[in-house]
Amino acid sequence: MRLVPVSGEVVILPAFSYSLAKLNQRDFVMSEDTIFGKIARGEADAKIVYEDDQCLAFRDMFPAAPMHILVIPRKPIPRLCDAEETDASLLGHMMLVANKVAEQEGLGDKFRLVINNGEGAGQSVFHLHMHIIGGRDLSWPPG
Ligand code: TR5
Repeated sequence: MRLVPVSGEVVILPAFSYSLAKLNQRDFVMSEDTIFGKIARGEADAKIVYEDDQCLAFRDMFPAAPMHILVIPRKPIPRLCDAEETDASLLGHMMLVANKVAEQEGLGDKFRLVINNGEGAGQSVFHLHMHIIGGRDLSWPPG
């Protein structure tokens, strides 16, 4: 399929036109080269508290609570909505890892799991991650 750039902003496809900004955003979302991808590959530092062949957990750099840990899959899934049926056991495994980490951190049964999906929901790093938050009282709704 041929892309014909006609201006700095627009690319004409045979039947559709998209703004370059949109294409770039999608390329960015699909990128494997996020900071979390680098952490998963051992190319960037993090305070890792758990790892196995499918996922790892490390301390959030800007904690929102006394205990704030992120669980990420080694597989670079950008957002939860990009996960597929074949990722079902990986997603389940991440939740069980969250349980293990919460126990390891002495949180008992008082912790919260959060997944921000997409920019509009507050996702800032486009490598799927589950926040484990605890160590203080947690109000609801989270806002
Ligand atoms: O907003 P979302 O749900 O995408 O969460 C991203 C989380 O990643 C935030 O809570 C950030 O504080 C956290 N974060 C961002 C970086 C980072 C990190 N946690 C640990 N290590 C990090 N490094 C090395 N670099 C970051 N940019």
